Order: sequence, then C-alpha cells, then structure tokens
Amino acid sequence: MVKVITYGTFDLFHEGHYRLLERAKALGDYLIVGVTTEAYDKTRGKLNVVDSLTTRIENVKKTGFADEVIIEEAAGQKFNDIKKYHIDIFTVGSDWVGAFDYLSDYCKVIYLERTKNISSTMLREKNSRIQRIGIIGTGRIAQRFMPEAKLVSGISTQGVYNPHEESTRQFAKKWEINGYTDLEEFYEAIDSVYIASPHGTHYGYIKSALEHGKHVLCEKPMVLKKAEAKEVFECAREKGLILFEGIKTAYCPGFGKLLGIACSGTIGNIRNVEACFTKLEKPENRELTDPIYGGSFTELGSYVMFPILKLLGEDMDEVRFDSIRGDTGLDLFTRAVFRYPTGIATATCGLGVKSEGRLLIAGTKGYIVAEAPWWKTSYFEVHYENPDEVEKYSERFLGDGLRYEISDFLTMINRVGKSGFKLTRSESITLAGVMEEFMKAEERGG
Ligand code: C2G
Repeated sequence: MVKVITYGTFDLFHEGHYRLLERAKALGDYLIVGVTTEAYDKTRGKLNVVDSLTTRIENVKKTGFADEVIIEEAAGQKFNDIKKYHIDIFTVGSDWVGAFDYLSDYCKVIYLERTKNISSTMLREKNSRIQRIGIIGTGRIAQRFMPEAKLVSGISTQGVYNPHEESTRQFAKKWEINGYTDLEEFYEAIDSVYIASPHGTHYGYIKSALEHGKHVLCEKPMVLKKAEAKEVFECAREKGLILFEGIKTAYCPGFGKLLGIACSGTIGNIRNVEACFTKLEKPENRELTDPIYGGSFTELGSYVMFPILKLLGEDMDEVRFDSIRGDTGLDLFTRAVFRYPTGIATATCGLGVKSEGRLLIAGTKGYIVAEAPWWKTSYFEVHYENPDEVEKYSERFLGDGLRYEISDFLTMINRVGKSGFKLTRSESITLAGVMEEFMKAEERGG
C-alpha cells in the first residue's frame, strides 16, 4: 500500500485546495492530510486565518479524498510524521518547490502544480471572502509582494500586468501566475490590484483600476499631487471601493505599539520628531535616474513624514526643504523641516548618502527612540530624565512586512474591521500635498 501525506491550512476552502487533495490521493492508496493549528500558523507568520480548525478539518473531510486527518502543531513535525506513519510520498503545491527537499532522504517528495486560477463562479457560489488580486508592475517590490501575499489567508494572487511582454512572461513564470500585457484582460481576471509600478504611473493606474470596479492597494508615494489624491479617494468612495496607500510602517504591529505609547502621555506633550531613513542605491537604478520622479525624497519621504503626521498632526504652519543634489540634478539627500504651533520635526532621507537611521520623539516628560530599521518597527526604548530609567519594548516584525498591509487591505474589503485609522485618507492627501510642494521647490515637471 502506497501512503501519501500532505499538509496545509485549508482556510476558506477553495478549488486550489480541492485539486491538490484530489491529485495527492491519486498518487497512492492512502492519503493522510495534516491540518495546521492556529498556534502553528501564528508561529510560521501566516496572518488572517478565518476558519476555525474544526471547520478546516470538516472541509478537508468533505472532499472524500482524505483517509485520515491529523493536526500539524509545530515546525519539524513533518519529519516525525513520515517515520510514524510509514509514509512513501510527501506532497505539497509547487509554491513550495525546494522547501521540503530535506524530507527526500526519508520518502519521495513531489511538488504538484499549484492552481493558478480560483474561478469567479466558484467564489460567487461558495465564498466571497477570497480576493483574487493582480499586480501591476514586475519590479523589486512586486517580487517581494508574492511571498508575503502567500502568507495572508484569503488572498489569491492570480495575475500580473506589465505592458513589457518579456518582463511579464518572466515574472509570471517564476511565480506561477498568469501574465497579461492587455489591461482589460487583466482586470477581467481579478477583484483587486496591487500597484507596484513606477511612481509616475500610479495616478493613471489607480483611476483605471477604480473605473473597472477594482479595490486598490498602491505602493507609496500613492500620488504626488494633492488634487490627484483627493480625486482618487473621492472616486473610490463613490464606487464603494477600498483605496489604500501602502506605507508598510503604518500597518506593522510594532509601530502601532510605539504610537500607542507616544500618544498615551507617557513622554508628555510631543515637541519634536526626528525621522531619518537613508540607503545607498546603485547610481544606475531608476530611483537615481528618473529625472522627474527619482531622488531620495520621492523614494523615502513617505516613511519619514509618516510618523511626523501621526504624532504632530496635519496642521503644520510651514514645511521647508533642503537638498543636496548629485550629478543628475536629483536629490541624494533631503531634509524637510516641519514647523507646528507647538513643535518642530525633521524628515531626513538619503539615497546616495548614508546616515544613522533613527526615529526620535521628544516630549515634555521623556523621549522615545527607535533605531534603524525603525520603519520595520521591532524594538524601541522610552527614556526619562533619570538615565537609569529605560523601558524597552519589542514586537515581532515578520518577513518583509508587506503582509500586514495586505492583511489590513483584505480586512477593509471584507468590512470586518476598521483599520483605516492606521493611515487615514486625510493623511495620505496631506502626504501627497507635501510631495507636491517638494516637487515645486525642485522645479520638477510631471
Ligand atoms: N494550493 C494550490 N493552489 C492554490 C492554493 C493552494 O495547489 N491556488 C495548495 C498549496 O500548495 C498547499 C495546499 O494547497 O499544498 C494547502 O494550501 P494552504 O492552505 O495555503 O497551506 P500552506 O500554507 O501552503 O501549508 O505545513 C503546512 C504546509 O507547509 C503547507
């Protein structure tokens, strides 16, 4: 008798799961299915699992393919199960290719091709809580989106669009999704989009996606003009769609904790915020060559302005910019100084100058400091007059952190939570307004 084993969360059970189990069963005579516990999914960084363990087990059983269902509770269990149940074949979807090769000393390892399309009819009939998402753009951020989205239950990344055929083909092949060079066809196949294309194209894509009835998660900076930001939010509101600006710091749990403490009065009234983020970039990269949208501030300004708006608000009296330019005329280093009635703040960023990245929040009773990479907040300290009195806080920051914004985006779409306060429409509009001021000060077109 050939014994086969496979594992999964099987949340919001869909045809990808069904087809996997069907083919797993066909590989042998007896199929064991391991269903993950909530605790295990938490430790492996999977967010947003909706169904209870009991429901997920029931759904696996209903298929009729499983001869036995077991629970997967911890990392390392697969290895023991293979020995315990005398397994001949371990199988899992091809989105895991390579990850379980270490088991091949004990049994045969087979990766079954993952299901690219979760069809709309099936979703309409059985489950509307799975969002079929498509990506616009095939660059570095889009590459990072894929493994992060896989760890958010309820998202099925089904397609990618880029007018450039070869880039689309390569991306689609690597991630086993559908590639599109025709925007209409792309919209046809999805429910929502993640925009990860160059800054200058965001506005056009947001409008076209909303007009096609798609929810939008757009990478920062969403747009670079205040009027454009107002217009796209208004368009989303009219159509009852979600539009989200993806500044990952806003959605990560560590920053939420920091904000909670800063706003609780522990450090008194906030008088100064200093936020700095610098990185060295290859001179030939788009970030340092695009004559209109390149430079340090358009690239990193959203990160450093975000805590300032959160802590001191949107009613600043004045914003001044100071930049150092490289040979191309683009800013390699920019400092924006925000003047408020009762506080001042500096947002500093560099793409060709390296400095100590730090977030410092000074108040009338003490200060909070978070070292780089504070934008992926996992640790910060609260200090007071007495230098021995230091409170230390830490929080998990999983992977690349994109999963938090993806999860909140989904929560908003499904109307099961209110996470809009993490980065409000008004804050996104203000950010676009400051970007516009900067572009004007730099005398850039666009
Ligand atoms: N799957 C698929 N096609 C999809 C989606 C999922 O073939 N469109 C497969 C996955 O590759 C996996 C199974 O369905 O083999 C269950 O998927 P998930 O519930 O997402 O579970 P996963 O996180 O992949 O857990 O220990 C757990 C395992 O490592 C896999």
